[in-house]
Amino acid sequence: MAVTPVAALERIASRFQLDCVMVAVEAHGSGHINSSYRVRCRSTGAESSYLLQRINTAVFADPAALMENIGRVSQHLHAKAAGEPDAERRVLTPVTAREGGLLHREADGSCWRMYRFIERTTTYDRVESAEQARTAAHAFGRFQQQLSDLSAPSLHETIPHFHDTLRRLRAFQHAVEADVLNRAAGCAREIAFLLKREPLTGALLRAGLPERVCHNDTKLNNVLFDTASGAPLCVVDLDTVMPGLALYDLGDMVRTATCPAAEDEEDLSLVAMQLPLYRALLEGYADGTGDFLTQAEREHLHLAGPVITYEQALRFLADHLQGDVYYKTARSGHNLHRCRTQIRLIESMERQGEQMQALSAQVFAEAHSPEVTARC
Ligand code: GN1
Ligand code: MG
Repeated sequence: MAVTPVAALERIASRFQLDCVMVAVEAHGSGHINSSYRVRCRSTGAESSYLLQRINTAVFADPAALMENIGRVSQHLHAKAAGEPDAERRVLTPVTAREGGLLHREADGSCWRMYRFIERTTTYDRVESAEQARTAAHAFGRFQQQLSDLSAPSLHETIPHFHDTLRRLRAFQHAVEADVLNRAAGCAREIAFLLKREPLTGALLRAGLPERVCHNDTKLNNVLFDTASGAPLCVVDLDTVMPGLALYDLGDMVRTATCPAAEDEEDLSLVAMQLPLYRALLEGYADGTGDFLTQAEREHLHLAGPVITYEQALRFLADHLQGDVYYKTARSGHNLHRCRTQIRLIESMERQGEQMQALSAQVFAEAHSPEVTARC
């Protein structure tokens, strides 16, 4: 997406129903897909902000359907948070456009939305402690649980087949065959590694797991932590909230919150799945979901991390081969580096597969034993 000049951003921000005077607009956040800006405002001496986002319409083909989902989901979550301390900061609040609705379309076709900015929060691109893994997983687990009674109709599929790992593999194979930029020779080892793991594509898809309303993008940095208390406050990035498998969400948490290295770390010696973080994450997830997961889901917990990390590796390498057309990149080879990190993480999970399976069973058995349930 082309860079939008500040004057245009200010004009676009004014197309939403702001309740204060705009004083500055600045770039915000580290998402790979949309472009985000903080709009600083002042009204009678007090400062407040909004978050303006340009929706990437190459990724989200139907932004109106996307915003309809977000309107329904945020309303549902606000109703659940009502009465909790700091309720307004616990759920994203979309702002209505002047022409009505939650979406503003510019004459050039670009699509924009706005949220109230949630002040005094921190996000983490890398996990720093077991407590962070535990509390983030609790927040995402609770998010799934709170959306389990969202009324019909089902949410729109904002990106069809988003976590269909087999389709992701087929798309990757096409990218390898087409090799439009002659990059395949430079990553032959990575290609071979991924092709060899085709069996992972069926591990969750063929397990007969129930469809649920899921977040589908549960990276650690999609949780806002309250800066003062350090506790998770709000789950953000609602673009892919739609039907899916609960374990896709667990898988992306394992991918991003059990390894302290960044997603694009080039020093692969730093990349490893750490069992103490995995344990903490499972404990938080078990607690957040309560008694909501079925026996079949509990039996497949240990596969969530490897499957989603594999899927992500396929996606990064496919984008590298296609010329970096999907994810934003900051350096040459960025998607290849991201893929290598995922591969190293898969190797680490494969080495610790038995321990992951045993821990998953143990943590969920402990969380739901009659003794623990009685204490709750
Ligand atoms: C994208 O929007 P962002 O940066 O939170 C992507 C996710 C990937 C992630 C990898 C809509 O998430 O699926 O897991 O990058 N979102 C979309 O970092 O494709
Ligand atoms: Mg996203």
